[in-house]
Amino acid sequence: MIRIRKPLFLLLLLVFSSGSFAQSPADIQACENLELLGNLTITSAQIRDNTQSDQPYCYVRGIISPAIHFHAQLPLPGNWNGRFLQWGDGGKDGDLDYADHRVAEGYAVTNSNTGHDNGVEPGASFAFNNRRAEIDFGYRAVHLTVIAGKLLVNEYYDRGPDYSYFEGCSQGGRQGLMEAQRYPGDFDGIVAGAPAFAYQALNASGVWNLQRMYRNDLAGNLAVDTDGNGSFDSLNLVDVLHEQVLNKCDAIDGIADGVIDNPLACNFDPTVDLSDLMCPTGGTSDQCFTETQLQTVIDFYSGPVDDAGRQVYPGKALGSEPRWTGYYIPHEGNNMGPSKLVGVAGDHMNYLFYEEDPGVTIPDVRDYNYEARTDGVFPEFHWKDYDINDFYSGKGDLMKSITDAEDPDLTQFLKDRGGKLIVYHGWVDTLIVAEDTRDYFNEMVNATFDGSLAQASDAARLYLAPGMGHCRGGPGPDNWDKLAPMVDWVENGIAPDFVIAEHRTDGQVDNQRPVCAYPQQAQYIGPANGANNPENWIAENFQCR
Ligand SMILES: [Ca+2]
Ligand SMILES: [Ca+2]
Ligand SMILES: [Ca+2]
Ligand SMILES: [Ca+2]
Repeated sequence: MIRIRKPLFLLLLLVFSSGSFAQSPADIQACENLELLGNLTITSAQIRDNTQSDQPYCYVRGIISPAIHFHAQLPLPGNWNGRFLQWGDGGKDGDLDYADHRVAEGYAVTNSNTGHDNGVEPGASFAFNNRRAEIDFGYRAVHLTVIAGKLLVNEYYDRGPDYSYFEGCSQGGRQGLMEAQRYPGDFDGIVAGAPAFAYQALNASGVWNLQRMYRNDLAGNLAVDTDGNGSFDSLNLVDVLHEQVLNKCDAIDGIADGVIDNPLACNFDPTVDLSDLMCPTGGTSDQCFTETQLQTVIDFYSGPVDDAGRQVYPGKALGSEPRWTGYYIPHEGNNMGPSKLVGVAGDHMNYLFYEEDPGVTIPDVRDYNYEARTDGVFPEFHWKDYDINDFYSGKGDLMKSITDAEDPDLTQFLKDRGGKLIVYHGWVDTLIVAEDTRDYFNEMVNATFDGSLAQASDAARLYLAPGMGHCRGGPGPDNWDKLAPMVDWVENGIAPDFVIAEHRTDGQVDNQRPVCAYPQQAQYIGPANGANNPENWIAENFQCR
């Protein structure tokens, strides 16, 4: 009997929509009726405008016990493309993220605050002595939001979604891999960009990197105080280093374009390749490296290793040097507060690494010489006191089991369910290192497909984007629709052997080429001797090989 509602509903839509697709009274009622839904706590449901379209949509908010707040952006029934999309989060999250552009395309979209409110508990502080919040953040909130979202879709459109997708980058990339590993039934396709899947290792590495930069009262800092007034005013050494790296590595891929297609193919050795640029003993300037600064460079490329020689995380990729500036280097321009410190890593070890939280953050994480107060009800813990030997000590194992998505066996998702996985990662990402993602992908192929990349390619693809930064940006082509190739693959069987990526300067495309599914790379096949001419940097002039 319910089916009778459909033609009646369409009739109402035609009568009341007066030529446009604006909402009808029936649309408004259907949306508001979601507030009455049983088995789910809905706090509001109303029609709302979309910033990316002239089509309003049904906006729903709800709560999942005890502290997960979520929302759903549901296109009006006439605009729905039949697909469900869980939109990934970023950083430590703690708020509701909108995907208006995907709603404009017809997707029914959900997102949550992952179980905490960053307005009340900023950074990682939500995890202070709070296992519940850690588990919600680790994996529970996304899964339950998906269940709630599908329930809402089913109620609002009178049927379930034809296809379900996940799209996210960074924290969202971690969530995508976590879903593939823990909840293989949730999605038909998962797009995981720059995944923070080795969540504890990459944060341990971030703190360790900062410790290198700040050591010996900032002697290792790559920013230089040129006039001795106590302010680190020059970043010239980063430019000098980058130039040396490009001189050695850029043209190995056949094109001198400032982008190193495969950083692992270059054997830049700071000790050798910077030997002509070392300062005379005792001298410092922004034209030469001191021994301590050279050691910082070496450490950044080699990554953290504990006293037993165990690698915690890979080092930074060759070519990524300009991006160290914002994340890791304290200087005048960032008020001595690099974003890795004042952002995601400065309080990570206080609240999210140890099974037992060691202490609250110090008053100002930029204060390197501050000695943490160890007495009182709430003792402090300083990030400079984090010991990289704690990484494999077992003290972080419980949190690793909650936050890390490192299980390489995706049999349930990729084989049993027939799901598809796309992973992408920019080579000059210094927040999360692409090499680690490549290693995971290879482990996944081994554990799930007996090491056969050919078999794996029916279900999973990895794109390592040359010159792309963290999720976007950088000197290389970084811009493409991350979701469309997945939809084409799942619904039309068109496997994405490559994506066409573009780089823009002031809105103009000045570099375009395919980013190829690993392990292939884009090779120039354009006009002879024209590889270094930017006019030839268009997709047609490249082939994946
Ligand atoms: Ca969120
Ligand atoms: Ca100065
Ligand atoms: Ca190049
Ligand atoms: Ca904690």
